[in-house]
Amino acid sequence: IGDRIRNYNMRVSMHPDQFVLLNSPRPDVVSNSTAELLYHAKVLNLMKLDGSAKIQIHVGGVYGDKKEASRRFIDRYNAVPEAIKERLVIENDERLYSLSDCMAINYETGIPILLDVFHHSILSDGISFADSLSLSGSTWSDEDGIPIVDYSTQQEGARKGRHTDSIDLHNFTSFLEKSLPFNFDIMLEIKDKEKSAEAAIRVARKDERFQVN
Ligand SMILES: [Mn+2]
Repeated sequence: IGDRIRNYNMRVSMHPDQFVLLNSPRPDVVSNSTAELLYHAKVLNLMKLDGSAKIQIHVGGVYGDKKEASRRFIDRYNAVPEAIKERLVIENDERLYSLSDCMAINYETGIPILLDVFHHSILSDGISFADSLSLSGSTWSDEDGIPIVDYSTQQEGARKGRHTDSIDLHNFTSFLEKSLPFNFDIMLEIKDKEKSAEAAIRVARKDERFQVN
């Protein structure tokens, strides 16, 4: 599958489950999380993918003190094996760790930030859409590849933050327009997966940033 992915110029990113919490106060949770991240790194290594294949996680819980919890994240990140560091990225969430919170962690660790545009629209700390792309994009090095951006929208009638079941093409079109001139790979976080991906590709083909092999 590694060759297939390289030939088709596909980008791979894995998202371990929500039980991966590097900043947990519980040592057993931290060691289990590290083992889980190492497993993900090994899978991507076995697929012979370069450093642009990422493992994305949220920063984690706040546990009553965000400053302290961020500090723990930084310390734990600094202590993980290099194989994890080469691939680990953090994404902003819609309740606890905004893009600016992630930027503070990036400042101390250099960890790339994957921008989740949907989460950012809910918890922005006043950072504009253009600035959110520019700031998060600046945290990716050449070895990391072009930035990855998570895209989705709100499922109507569901709790705030719930990803939509099916892509909103009107919103997606305006998202692409507004995101010029920034370049990034798009990860759709949409429940019906391939169905929405195919619809999104039809729209994205009209955008010169989108490359089709
Ligand atoms: Mn996301």
